[in-house]
Amino acid sequence: MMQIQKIKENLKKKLSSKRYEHTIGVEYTSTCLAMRYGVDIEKARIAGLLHDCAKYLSSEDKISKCESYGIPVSDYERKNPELLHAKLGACFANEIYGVTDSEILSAIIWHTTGCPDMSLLDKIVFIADYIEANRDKAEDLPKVRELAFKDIDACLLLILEDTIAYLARKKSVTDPMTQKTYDYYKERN
Ligand code: DGI
Ligand code: FE
Ligand code: FE
Ligand code: FE
Repeated sequence: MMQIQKIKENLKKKLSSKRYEHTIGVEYTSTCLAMRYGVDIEKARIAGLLHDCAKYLSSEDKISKCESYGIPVSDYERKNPELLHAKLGACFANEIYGVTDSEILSAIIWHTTGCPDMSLLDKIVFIADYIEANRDKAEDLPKVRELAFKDIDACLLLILEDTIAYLARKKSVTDPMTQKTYDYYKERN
């Protein structure tokens, strides 16, 4: 795998400065949550750093890159190509940054929609993406941040709830995977 310093240099070149700052925020926050929940901090760090590594591509490039990697693109994703940065990010993490660890790749793949029965590392990156210190737009952030370190599943459910409500306000449809994730954790909380 590429060295952390080298990964950072690469990301700094590829991403906007705002996206890069967010990336460092997710690196730090994932690491803190990993400490809290007894997860491998190195894995949390790498997953946090690389989660948005494909975000800089245009929508058209996201779709065509997925096609060239053989990643299936659903109708929903074709209408909302932004979502593809998660799956593409895992491909880039593997091909460009040399990450082979399946737990890290999984956390990158599911960081936007979540998925039912997530691993602790998946949950950590999903949550860190939402709460890192540069984030300020979402509602309930102080409560979500507090919950992240107290009750990870309650935190996850609150983020999913807020995301679905936000999408409804924007009149966007919720991706079937986001809905499935919500239903799964709603039943179990
Ligand atoms: O890449 P980031 O901006 O750091 O964060 P992200 O990958 O979690 O993406 C956040 C955006 O994705 C946010 O605007 C909400 C949106 N999102 C999450 N679930 C869905 C969704 N957008 C659509 N269209 N459908 C979803 O189910
Ligand atoms: Fe993202
Ligand atoms: Fe997210
Ligand atoms: Fe992100």
